[in-house]
Parts: sequence; structure tokens; C-alpha cells
Amino acid sequence: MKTRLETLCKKNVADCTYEELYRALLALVKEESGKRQEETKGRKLYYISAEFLIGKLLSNNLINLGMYEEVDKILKENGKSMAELEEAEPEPSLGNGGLGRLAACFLDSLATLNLPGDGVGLRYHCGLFHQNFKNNLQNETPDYWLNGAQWADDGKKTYSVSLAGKEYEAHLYQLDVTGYEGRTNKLNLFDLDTVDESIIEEGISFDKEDIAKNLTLFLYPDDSDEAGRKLRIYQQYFMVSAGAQMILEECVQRGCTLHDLADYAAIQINDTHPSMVIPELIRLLVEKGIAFEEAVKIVTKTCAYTNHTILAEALEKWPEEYLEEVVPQLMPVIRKLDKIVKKKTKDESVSIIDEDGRVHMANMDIHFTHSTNGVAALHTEILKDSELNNFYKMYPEKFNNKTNGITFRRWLLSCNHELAGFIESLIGGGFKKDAMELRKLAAFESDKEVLKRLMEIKADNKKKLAEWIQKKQGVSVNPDSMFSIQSKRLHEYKRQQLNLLYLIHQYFEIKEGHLPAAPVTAVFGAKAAPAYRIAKDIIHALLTLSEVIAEDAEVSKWIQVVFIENYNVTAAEKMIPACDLSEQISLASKEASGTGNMKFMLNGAVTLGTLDGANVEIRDCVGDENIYIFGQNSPQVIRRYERGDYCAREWYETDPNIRRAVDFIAGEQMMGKGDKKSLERLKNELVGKDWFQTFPDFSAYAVRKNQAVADYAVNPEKWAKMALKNISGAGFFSSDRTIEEYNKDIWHLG
Ligand code: 26Q
Repeated sequence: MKTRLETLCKKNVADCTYEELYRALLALVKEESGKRQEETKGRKLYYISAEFLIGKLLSNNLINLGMYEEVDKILKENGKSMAELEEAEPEPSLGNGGLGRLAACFLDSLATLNLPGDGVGLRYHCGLFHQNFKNNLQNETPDYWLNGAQWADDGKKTYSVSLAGKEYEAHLYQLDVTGYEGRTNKLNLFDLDTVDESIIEEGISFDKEDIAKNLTLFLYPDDSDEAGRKLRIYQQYFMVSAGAQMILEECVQRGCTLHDLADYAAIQINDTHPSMVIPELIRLLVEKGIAFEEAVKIVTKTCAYTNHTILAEALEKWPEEYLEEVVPQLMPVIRKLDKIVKKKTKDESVSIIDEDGRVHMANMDIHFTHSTNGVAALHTEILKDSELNNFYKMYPEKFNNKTNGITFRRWLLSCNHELAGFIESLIGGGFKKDAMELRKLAAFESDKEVLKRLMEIKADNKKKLAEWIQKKQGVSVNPDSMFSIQSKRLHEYKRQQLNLLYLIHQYFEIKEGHLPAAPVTAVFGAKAAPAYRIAKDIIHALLTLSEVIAEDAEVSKWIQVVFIENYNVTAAEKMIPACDLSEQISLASKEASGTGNMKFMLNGAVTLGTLDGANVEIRDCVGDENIYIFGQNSPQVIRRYERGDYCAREWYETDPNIRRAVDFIAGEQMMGKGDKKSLERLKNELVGKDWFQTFPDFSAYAVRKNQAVADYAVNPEKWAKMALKNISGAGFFSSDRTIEEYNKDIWHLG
């Protein structure tokens, strides 16, 4: 390998820059992964998604191809390090969060399980914005990740897509998806050659009108921003039309007559963002001579839909006029589908087009695919019982659950080498392909030496994270403190503001001499959608609080608040292995699943969480004694919403701790440092609305969290045992398991 590297670089490894090594390794990996491409027989999966949050690929690919150890050795022998080499690779931020990262984990598992399954998506030039903080406020700038050497190659194919009556060429780019000791699949990303980065003005603003120049410029943040919503329809149709054409072409090449499309292709629709693939496929099949009714049947048999959200406001509904303008060719199909539904039932709630002329994408998905799944047991039950109950009554057989999972290659082997190596020394390497083997670790729960080593590894990872934070943000943190971490997109339902209230509460407690059992470093990582005002206010409050505390000698001995700038996959890979306490504190019933919760437990953190999403299943896997659960459960929350009698102000007026913490947000110290308007707005939002019910859960949260801090400080052995139990119970959350279930129940690949 060394010789191959040196031939590529035309010099000794020791004399190469990291950039040169990165380029050479990129070439070597591509050569290797190319050898593992396999001919597809039978049914092949196309996972269509507006997001693939793949993260950096070099280390991961080296691990999957069995080249990591050798490269690591060569680097070390030549005075180089893998960590610095990793810095040379830009991170493709082609996703917002969970949904996009899930798609990336699924691709890894498909290839690892030797299943034929490709991704279909968009090649955004800037991906999600880059976040930086100035005056304790979030600023957004473009992330030009496409500069430099690329994993994606020119697929040398284009497909013509008609947008608002004009033709555009969708240009295919393809990158190899390597499996762990498995086959190589493809991620197909479409782009438009005429996109022009020079139209970006201040921050991330740009001319929304000029489609030829802006179509794939940015990934849309998950907000409800009106501006640019039309552009999102353009993006979605561009993706699905090119994707549908590519799928049909591939199937025909493999011998498909199109009547038997479902024997050649399974299409998984990742939330409603790619839903237009349904009418588009029908349109294309009809164009090729298939009768409308048959086309509908074929497409229904081929496609399946995954729902990732319970929040009604996040379900996509497009005004008919928008669709009429952007994709007039689809409207006759959508209207016909709507008629079929209206003929079947009088129930207006399941219509595709409602009385206000809005097209409900999720409704179209459920009627015209053969499978609708939720992403965690509780989530699926809520869909069946309430949100989608009318659909469930119509099609009970279509509904199924597929609890999310994560790839252990990236989220253990790659991000936590020390822990992975230690686990292997205890139970062998079988867990890398059969995650349930992690159960064997439970045998060591009383082994003092093992527990000690486990905590040493955690301490090492905390030290590394502290160094990284120091280098990146110039902030020094105490690696001997307890690290509590909440990292995920910023959203009110995820309740970063509950954590904020707790930290303020602790501030007062310390001032009053009630000292915590251990010093705590509260680490946050989160981007807020640029137009989501309250989310940005929460960031601002946390950053301001961080300063207030840092300048207070009495309090800063005990609490430190650190907000990691530009949270992304790379940051997550450094934060997760260093976490003691994993904060999963969404309002019960609101978080569909969560996947960060799984990554943290796998790396030996203990969860502090509500009975929401997959937290419920995490508790089932580790037992009540190895997780800190608090707060209202989902039926209680749902009932409170139904009664409609939640009054935040009453809680504020009757609970002195809540009042004290909330008042502090817009009190003297915070206002002295922060933006008055923003802080006041946040306070008013909480007192006047608190839509996600932080107050009713506040005291239970504080009590449970203090209990966790005390256990950590007073009984380290108990803590280590809990950590071990979390790792040993994480096997169920491997995305290999999830993919096997999708394949068995929905796809039937190969
Ligand atoms: C919609 C319309 C217009 C613009 C943007 C959007 C949009 C974009 C992204 C809506 C939603 C998203 C992303 C959603 C998401 O990440 N959901 C998460 O999916 C995870 C994987 O299933 C779950 O674990 C999380 O619970 C869920 O929040």
C-alpha cells in the first residue's frame, strides 16, 4: 500500500502534505470499492431522499474495506496522524439532522448486508448552512464543501426534467457506498450544470427567481419559511423526475417490461419530500403506453412510504397553484388520484386535495403505496391511534413499524477506536456484524477491572473533546467534570429550553449554597433554521448564560455551558464518545424516534430522557435501573393537548423555581450582556404559551438530573456498570437490524 501511495503522490509519504495523501487515498479507496460492485439480480431498492447526511467518508471507507489499520500504521511510521488527515476532507452536509443521517446509515447497512440498494438524491452545492456565533447570535454562511477532491464521480448521464414548462438537464453524479466486508452500492445525486454560486449575496441569501442558477444551490432547512417554498417544489420534482427516469431505464436494461416493475424495483420514499415520485412514475408509465389504472397499481406495489414526524405543521401540503405553475404535467395525475380517493370514501380528512385546494403529500403516499411505516414503536402507535387513525382504519395492513437504527461502523468502530478495541478484547469481533453479540458484555458487569478500563476510555475521550473545544473555540473545559450533552437540531419540541431553565435553576442553587454533587459541563450542539425565531432566541439565551456563568467565580466552579459552533457529523463523532449523560428530553409524543439517543448509549453514556420516541425502547433494552426517565408520558401529554387547558402562566405564578428561572432570562444579568428583544421574546413565549410544556416537566427533570449527577459523583462503580449495560443493550439499535426488517416486511430484495 505504501508503494501505491508513493507512486500516486510521486514522493515519500513522509514528504506528502495531508491534502496530497487525502487525494491519493481517495483514488485507492475508489479502486478498491470499485472491485466490490456486484451485478444486481432480482428486486433492487431505491432509497429516495432529499437528504443524505453522509459525513466525511475516508475513515469510514477505509474501515469498511479493511484498509484502515494498514493506512494508520503507514501514517504513524511517517510521522503523520489519521486525525490530521481527516481534517483535509470537507464534510458534505447534505442533511438537516436525523432523517438525513438515517438515510446514510441505511446505505451503509444495505451494502454491509450485501443487499442491492442505491440512494437517490440531490447534489447540493452548499448543503446546509455553516453556523457561526457573533455577539451570541447565530450567523449563517454558505458551506462550499464541493471545493477540492470529490468522492462523487461524473455518472456521464443526464435526464431531461421539465420545470414550469422549461427543460433542464439533470446531471447524474455517483459515489460508491462501501459495506463493511460487503458489497459496493451507489449513491446517485442529481445536479444542474448551470447552478452558479456567485449569485449568493450576503449570508446565505440569493435570488430565488433564477432557477437555472439556484436550483441545487442549498439544502432547505426544516422550517416553515414561506420564502423559497416554491423553490423546494422545484428541487423535489427535479430529484424525483430524474430519479424515476433513471430507475425505469435501469429496470428496462435488466429485462423489465414495466408491467413487472415491482419485481425489479422497490422505492422507499423518505418522508414526503420525494412524494411526487408517485404521480411522476404514473405519468411516465402512461406515456410509455400503460393504462392509467394499471400504472397506479404498479406504482402502488413498487413504492413504500416512511413517516418521520408527528408534528402536523411539518407535514407538507402544497397549494395547487404552486404545483400547477411548477409541475403542470403532474396535476392531471394528482387530480385523478384524488378522484379515486373521493370515490372510495366520503371522509374528507383522507383526501389528497382538500377544500382549500392544498395537496397533502402524506395522504397521497398512504393511498398509493403498499406500506406506511413509523420509525419507533411509540411513534407508529401514535400514527395508528391518532394522527393517521382514519387511514389506519382504511388500510390496517399497510401500517408497520420499523424502529430506527444507526450504523455501528461509523458510530462505534470509527468514532471510538479505543472502546471498539476494548470490546473486541472482551467478547471478540463478532459484534461488528452481529450487533446483538454486544449482550455478551453484560457478563462483565461486576468485573472491577473491566469497569475501570471502561471509565479510563471515557476519560480519554473527554480529554480529547476538551482539547478539540480548546483548539476550535478557544474555550477550556474541565475534563474531570461530568459531561452532559444535548446535540440535535434546535427545535422547541426537543426542548433545549428545558435544559436552559435547569442550568439557571442550578445557578441559583449554587448561589444559595446548595452545591451539586459534581461539577457539570453542559455541552450543546444545534443549528436553528434561519427563519425560526424562537429557536434562535434559545441559542442566544444559552450563549448569553454561558458568559454570565463564566464570569461568576462562585458558579463557574460547578457549571460550565459550552455551545459547539457548527454542529455536524464530524462534531458528533467527537462529542458522542465523550458523553456521560445523554440529554433526550423532548416532550413525550413529539420526537418520532431520535437516533442520537442510540449513538450516545452505544458509546457508554447514560440517558436522561422522557418516554418519547425510541427512548421507550432504550429503556426496554437496558432496564429502568440503567436510564433516568422523567416527566409526563405520551398519553398524559396528548390528553393535556386535547383538554386544551394547559396554562403556562399558572405554572409560572405558582412554582417559585420556575418563576425564578424564567425571570432570570430577561433579568438584569442576562439583559446586560444579551439582546434585550430576543431574551424578552423568549421569556414571553414561555410564560404566555410554552407550547411544548416545559413547565410541567421542569421539577421532575431537575430532580432526575441531580440524581444522575449524584450517582456519577458518589458511586462511580455504579455509574460504570450503567454505562456497560447501555453498551451491551445497544445491539437492537443497529441499522443492520432495521434494514433486515425493512427487507423482510417491505422490500424483499434480490
Ligand atoms: C419540510 C418542508 C419544507 C422545508 C423543509 C422540510 C423538512 C426538512 C427536513 C421537514 C423535516 C425535515 C427533517 C426531519 C427529521 O429529521 N426528522 C427526524 O427523523 C429522524 C429519523 O427518523 C427521527 O429519529 C427524528 O425523531 C425526527 O425528528
